[in-house]
Amino acid sequence: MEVKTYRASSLQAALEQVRTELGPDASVLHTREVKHGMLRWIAGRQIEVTASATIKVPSRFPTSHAHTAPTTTKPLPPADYDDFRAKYRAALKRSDEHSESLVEHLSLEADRAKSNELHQSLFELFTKLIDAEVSEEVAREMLERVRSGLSSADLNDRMLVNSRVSRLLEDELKCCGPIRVTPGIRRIVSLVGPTGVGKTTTIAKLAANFHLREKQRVGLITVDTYRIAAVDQLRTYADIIDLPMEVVSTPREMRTAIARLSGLDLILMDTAGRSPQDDLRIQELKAMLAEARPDEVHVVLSSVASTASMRQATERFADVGATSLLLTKLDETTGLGNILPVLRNSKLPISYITNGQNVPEDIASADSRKLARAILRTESD
Ligand SMILES: Nc1nc2c(ncn2[C@@H]2O[C@H](COP(=O)(O)OP(=O)(O)O)[C@@H](O)[C@H]2O)c(=O)[nH]1
Ligand SMILES: [Mg+2]
Repeated sequence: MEVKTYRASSLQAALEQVRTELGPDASVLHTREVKHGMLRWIAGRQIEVTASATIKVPSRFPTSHAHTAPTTTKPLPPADYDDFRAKYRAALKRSDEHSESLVEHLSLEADRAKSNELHQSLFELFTKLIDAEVSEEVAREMLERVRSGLSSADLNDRMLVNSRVSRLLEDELKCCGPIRVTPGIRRIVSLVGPTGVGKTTTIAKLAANFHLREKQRVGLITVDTYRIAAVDQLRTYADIIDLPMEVVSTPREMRTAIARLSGLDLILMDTAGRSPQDDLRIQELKAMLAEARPDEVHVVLSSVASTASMRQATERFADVGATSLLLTKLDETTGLGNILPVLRNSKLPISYITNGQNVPEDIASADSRKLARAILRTESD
């Protein structure tokens, strides 16, 4: 009988090692965070997963998974499992001398877990959340909130537990609805954010939708001056959609440009991507926006980015007067859970999501319910 230990900086990474080395059917026997020792000092946070390819603990891991073909092995959320875990740990200690009794012990515990729907319903949700890139910390906190708000009988009701978690997610995924354009009242909307996240493409999508579908009078301003190619990119769209476009490089030019476009219903303003670390460029952008006085400033974030880089970008661009977040590249992301800490931190609502490179169709007004369902991968999606 073989029991192996894996360590990594996150649970996901450790489980990946387990899957790679022991295969998709491996059983996770135990997980813990390493609190002491040399490795922790050198490598930072360490999660330890004890797993085996030979010991089978069938009921602990769901065998079917809607979106991942192999059986994934994930540890259990805490609280209810402490007792269960303590027994595993004790059993593992004895494993060298008493391999037979360990197998028996594990099977017995597994049967007990299987008969307990409470374990299963919360565990499945925990797995879903982790798979959707929700951090362990946030996933645990959410499940704990659901658990403490329901009676143990209610916790057996899978649908109810699911809808509670979904509602918690919806509360976190605040959305603000689309840009509200009133004919005759000029609205200025600016998109800001790091380079390459999809600002120009998104401006083109918005422009085409408001002009061609909603028949609004739309104009474009680009502040993208130090990358000539970027100006050309927006000009191409302006020509195709047949929209007036102004290029500005100073606050004074901004004033003139806005005056020229004054008869329109909607002015969409594209800006050069700024590295959140580049203070000078951020200050320039701030000066430019101070002149334009936009009604809305959407911080564009690629949903493929890490939580840390999204959070940094949001903090820096909040400084230029951000009013919402706009999430791009949902078609490329493995999960949307990474946005949750960014939303908590910034307290900004989500305006739009984009899910592909096609102009104008790959954009939608953000919807809390749909985003929550996307995270939980509810069947109908
Ligand atoms: N897959 C995917 N690609 C996108 C999406 N939005 C934009 N892109 C691509 O991302 C790249 C950078 O876009 P661009 O609009 O130039 O970014 P900007 O530098 O922020 O203006 C281009 O190749 C776009 O086609 C999206 O929703 N999904
Ligand atoms: Mg651009």
